[in-house]
Amino acid sequence: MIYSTEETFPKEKLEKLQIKRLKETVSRVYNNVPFYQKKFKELGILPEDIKSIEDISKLPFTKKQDLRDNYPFGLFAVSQDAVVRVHSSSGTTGKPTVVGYTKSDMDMWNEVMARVYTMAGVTSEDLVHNAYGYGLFTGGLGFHYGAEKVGATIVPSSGGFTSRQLLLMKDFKATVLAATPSFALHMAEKAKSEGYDLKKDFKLKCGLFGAEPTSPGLKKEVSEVWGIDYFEIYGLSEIIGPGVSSSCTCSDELHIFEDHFYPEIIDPKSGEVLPYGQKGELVITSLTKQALPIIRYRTGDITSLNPTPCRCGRTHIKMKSIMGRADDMLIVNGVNVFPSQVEHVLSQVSGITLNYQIIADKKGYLDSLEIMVEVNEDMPLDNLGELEKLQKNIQGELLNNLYINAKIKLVEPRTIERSMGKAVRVVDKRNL
Ligand code: DLL
Repeated sequence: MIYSTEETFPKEKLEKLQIKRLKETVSRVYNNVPFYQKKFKELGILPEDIKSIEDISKLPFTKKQDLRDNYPFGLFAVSQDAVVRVHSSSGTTGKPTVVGYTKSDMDMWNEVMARVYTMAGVTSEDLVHNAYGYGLFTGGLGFHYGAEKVGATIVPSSGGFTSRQLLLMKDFKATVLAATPSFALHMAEKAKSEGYDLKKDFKLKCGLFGAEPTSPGLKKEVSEVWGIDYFEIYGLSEIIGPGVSSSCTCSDELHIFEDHFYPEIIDPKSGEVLPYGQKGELVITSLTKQALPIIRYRTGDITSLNPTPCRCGRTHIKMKSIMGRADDMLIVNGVNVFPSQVEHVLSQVSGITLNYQIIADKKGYLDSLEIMVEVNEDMPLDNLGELEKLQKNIQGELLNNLYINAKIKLVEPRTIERSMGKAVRVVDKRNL
């Protein structure tokens, strides 16, 4: 089943809709967002200059930093009385990335999420166990309202409390699991250790997975251990949340909901637009958003686009699973972590230096994060009580400011390896 007719629009009809919506979006940002008006003026362009879809390449890029610089609501194109929801991602002290939604944005988000569920064959007969985190993260609520829209029963379980989640999943006879892939594997491991028979005790038929980069091997493992079909969902809060694209039953590639999100692939270094099939950074322009319309947003995610028609009947372009990042962002159990943010937090703590290393690894199926930090010369390493206090302090600051749970390892000055004089800031041992 296909949820919306727009998903099957012939190319020409889709392009007409896209250009109409692009023109509206460009006028909206020019007239309502001083940041964009200034950028357009600097480039010498007016909204009237956008006549065809190709003209999009004349428009300026938007970066995550632009959202931070305009914190909290500076890029909103509507006044606050029209905003019905905000979400936010982690950030340095006081500077997270904030996104907002009007009523019509919520309708659009719920609609694209309903498309996602329908793509996976989920109907009103299903019971969805939603283990994405509820709160400022868009995962929980995004999956929640989409499920309600297709009439499925949603269990708003959120993250953590694995044993209780397993019990509910079994007793409620959940047929769909929505979770990060790493949490799904962690659940499987826990279920086995508690004596469940994964295929007999649970009634799952499919899972909706996303929010973090996942290797083909890990996807296969999730699918096999639970005995379910694996559907992949991609999205980011700046564009909407989950629901920018999603895989169908015919392919592992993800259909981008092009009537709402216009994709381009660029060379991350030069900014030049690359042809279909070539790997580069995904850039997305929102076509219908009201509260936070966004022009040529640099997602930082590396992928390529495939325009060939899909057997499922959807005409929307497909993207490959994310292959990596154009920047140094790490995703740890679904939480985005920028080394620069960790550094900022460390810089606020006394007793340590800024010689540190972030080590991402796997503990069972979950990601683990260790931060090794060199202490100050005058820090007595034999005073265990003092060191423990310092460790707890750093741990608390990272949790409060960035929502990350890291183990802190304090080491003597000059312990951390330097490579060609440069500090090695990130060691990712997860082997993706
Ligand atoms: O992670 C939204 C989401 C929630 C998507 C639940 C899917 C499921 P953010 O917290 O803003 O939003 O993080 C966005 O996560 O730029 C990617 O780097 C990464 N990401 C999201 N989905 C995938 C995926 C949500 N399927 C950032 N594969 C994005 C790889 C993904 N990376």
